[in-house]
Amino acid sequence: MTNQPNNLEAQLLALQQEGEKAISAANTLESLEELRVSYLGKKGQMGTLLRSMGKLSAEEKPKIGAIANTVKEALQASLDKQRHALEAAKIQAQLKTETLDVTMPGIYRPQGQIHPINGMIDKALDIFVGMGYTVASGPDMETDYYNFEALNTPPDHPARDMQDTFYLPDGNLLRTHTSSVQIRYMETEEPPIRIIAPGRVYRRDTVDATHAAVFHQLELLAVDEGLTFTDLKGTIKVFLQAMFGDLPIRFRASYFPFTEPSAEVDLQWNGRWLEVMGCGMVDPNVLKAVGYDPEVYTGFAAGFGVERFAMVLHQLDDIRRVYASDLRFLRQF
Ligand code: 2NM
Repeated sequence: MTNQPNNLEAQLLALQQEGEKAISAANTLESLEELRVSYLGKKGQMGTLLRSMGKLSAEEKPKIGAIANTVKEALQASLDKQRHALEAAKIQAQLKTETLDVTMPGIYRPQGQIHPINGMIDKALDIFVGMGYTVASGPDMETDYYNFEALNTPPDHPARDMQDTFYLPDGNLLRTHTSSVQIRYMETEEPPIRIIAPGRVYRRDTVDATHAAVFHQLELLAVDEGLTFTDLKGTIKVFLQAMFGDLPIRFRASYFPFTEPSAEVDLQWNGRWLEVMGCGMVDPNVLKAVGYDPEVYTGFAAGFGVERFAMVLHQLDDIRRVYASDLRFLRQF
C-alpha cells in the first residue's frame, strides 16, 4: 500500500488513538518507558510514519506535518500524564509500607572515656603549655649515658642500685625517669628552653599499694640566663594551684643527683602534708654534660609521678586499682 495523503493522515490518527489507549493502560514506569520508545523513540512508529512523508506532494506536506505534530504532542502529553500518575502512586505505596516506628529502642553504643592517668597528664600538659612550655618525648629504652651518666649519676652512685633498674641483655636499660628526654633535648637545642616530658618509666620495685614497676612521670625543665630558685617556686605554685586548687604548699630540702639545691614539694590536703613533687636547680655538671656553660645559664627542673598525683587528687588507696581495668572503678573519674 502506497502512502496516499488521506491514508497517512488516517494512520497518524490511528497511531494516536492506539497510543493513548496503551499509555493510559501502562501500570509500571518501566512499561511506560517501553511505550515511549515504541511510539516516539528514534526508531519508533512515529518516526516510521514521518519518514514516509517524503513522498507527499508540496501542498500535502505542511497539512500532514501539522497533523503529525499534534499527534506527537498528544502522545507526549499522554506519556507525561501517565508518568506523573504512576510516580504519585509509587510514592503513596512507599508511604504505606515504609513507616518509621519512633518508639523502637535505639542502637546502644557504649561511650568510651579518657583513662584517669591520661586525663591527669592532659590536664598537666595544658597548664604547662599555657605557661609557654613545649612537650618533648624520647625512647623508653635508654643507654646508661642518658639515664644516669649525663645526669650526674656516676656508676658507683647508690641511685644505680641493681634493685632499682631493669637492665636489658645488651647493656641498655628501661628509663627510670624521663630526665633522659631532657638530656636528649638539651643536646640538640640551645637555651632558652622550657620543656615538659611526660612518659612511662620503669623501676624494679616490688609491686604494692603505692609502687608499680611501670608508671608515668611528668618532668619539666627550664634553662635560661638568670633563672633562680624563686622562678622554680613560682612555677610550681602556679601549677599546683591550677591542678589542685588554692591549697597551702611547702618546700622541704631534699636530694637528687641532678639538682643542687633540691627540694620536695608538699601539699596540705585535709590537714595532712602530702609529698607530691621533687624539684631543684639543675646541677652545673648536667649543664656541662650537654655543652651549656653553667657560668652563663642556670636551670630549674621538677618532676612528679602521675599515678601518685591521681591517688592524691582522687583519694585512692591502691595504685593497682588504676591498672586493673575494672570499668566499675574507672568510670568514676
Ligand atoms: C625531678 C626532680 C628534680 C629533673 C632534672 C632534669 C634535668 F634533666 F634537667 F637534669 N630533669 N628533671 C628533675 C629534678 C626531676 O623529678 C622528681
